[in-house]
Amino acid sequence: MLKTSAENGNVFDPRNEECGEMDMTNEQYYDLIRPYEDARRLLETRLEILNHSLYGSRAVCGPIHNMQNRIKAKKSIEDKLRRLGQRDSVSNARDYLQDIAGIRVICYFVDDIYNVAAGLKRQSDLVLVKERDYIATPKPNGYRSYHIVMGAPVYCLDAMEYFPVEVQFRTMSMDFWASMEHRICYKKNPENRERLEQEFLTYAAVLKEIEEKFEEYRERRENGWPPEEAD
Ligand code: 0O2
Repeated sequence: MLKTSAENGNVFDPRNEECGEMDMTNEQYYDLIRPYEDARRLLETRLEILNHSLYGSRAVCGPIHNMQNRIKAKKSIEDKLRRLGQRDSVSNARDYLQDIAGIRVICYFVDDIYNVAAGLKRQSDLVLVKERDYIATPKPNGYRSYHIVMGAPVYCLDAMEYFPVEVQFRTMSMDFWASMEHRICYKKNPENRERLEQEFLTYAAVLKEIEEKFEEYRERRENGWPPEEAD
């Protein structure tokens, strides 16, 4: 497992002069995110390859419907570090944040999610840093998604370092729910919060039911998965 300095117990204390951390300039931000972009591109390529190879060449369709990616904006990095009680310095961003680079993978079916994630986890040059299965255990508000943080190797001239990339796997219905909830409730304080929370829980249950209905229309597995043994 990769260990951050936070996990090693080096918590920043604003009163501690010895920390000597500097706030982040724009230039430092762009230098900070460069290797995260490299790591994100590497993982996205691996995901694309899994999409067209995982179910074999005769498969009707790959497991992935679409992918989105983002690099955390400077302000979001600063806000998150402050929420964590840390100064917004480059070294703190590297030590405390594992979601500077993010990829969201939208799959057709729930087992597509687990198949693609397993394919990624099997790749021996990647390191699994963190795993959260909110499909097996949804959050109390109804949020469902499967999150992994993978460490991807980024090579410079004579050195290699792992950079974390957060990959969120969702089905289309999970993504629909989460996007609306993110817009309306998540980390916000809307009027009628309690009523909205109840309504979103109901929507989560309805969408899960629809998702399960769609499973019935799935092509039979013999159409490409698991791939046939070669003669
Ligand atoms: P944003 O605005 O999407 O970037 P942490 O990553 O440290 O904040 P944790 O618990 O380690 O928190 O990570 P977790 O639970 O895996 O959640 C990380 C991300 O998942 C969030 O990023 C959201 O994108 C998404 N997420 C988690 N819970 C919810 C939820 O209840 N509703 C919605 N809509 N999205 C959720 P950020 O940085 O919090 O937010």
